[in-house]
Amino acid sequence: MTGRILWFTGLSGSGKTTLALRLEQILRETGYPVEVLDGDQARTTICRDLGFSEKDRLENIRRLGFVARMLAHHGVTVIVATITPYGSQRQEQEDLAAADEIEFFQIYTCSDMETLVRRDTKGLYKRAYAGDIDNFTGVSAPYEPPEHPRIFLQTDKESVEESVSRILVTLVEADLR
Ligand code: ADX
Repeated sequence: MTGRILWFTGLSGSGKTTLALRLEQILRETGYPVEVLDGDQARTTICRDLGFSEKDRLENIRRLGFVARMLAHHGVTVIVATITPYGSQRQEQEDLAAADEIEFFQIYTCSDMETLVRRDTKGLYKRAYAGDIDNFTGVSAPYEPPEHPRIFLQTDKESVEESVSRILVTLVEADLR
C-alpha cells in the first residue's frame, strides 16, 4: 500500500508543528505507520547547512520532499511541516508526488499576523520586526498563500482538536473514495 503525504504550509507559529504532532499521535494509535518531517528539526539535521534565502528554502523543501516520497513508497503517512512559502515549491512537490502516484494533501494553517505576533511562541516576530532577523517570512520575506489548499485551517479561530478533526474527516473521505 502506498502511503500519502500531508504537507502543512503556513507562517511560523501558525500551528503546523502542533497539528502535525497531534495528528501523528492519533494516526499511530490507530495503527498507521506515520512519520513527521518538521522544518525546525530538519534545519538542525539534514538541512543544517541551509539558511533562509529563496535558493536555500527551495533546496530545503526539495530534500524534505525527497525523503517524504521515499517513506511514502513504504506505506508511511508522511506529515511535512514547513513554511514552504512559495506556490511554485508547493506545486513542484504536488507534481512529484503525483508522478509517483502518492496522494498529496496540502494543508494551509492560516492565522492573521496580529495573532502570530501576540502569541510569538518562539519570540521570533519581535526580533524580526526589530530588524534582528533577515528574510523573516511574513515580515521581510514573502509568503504566498495557497489559492486552493486541500484543507484550509483558520488556526487563529479554531482549536487544535477542531483542526485535527477536519483533517481526519478529509483523510477518511479520501480513503472511502
Ligand atoms: S521554509 O521556508 O524553508 O519552509 P522552515 O519551515 O524550514 O522554512 O523553517 C522555518 C522555521 O525556522 C521557523 O518556524 C522559525 O522557527 C525558524 N526561522 C529562523 N529564521 C527564519 C526566517 N528568516 N524565516 C522564517 N523562519 C525562520
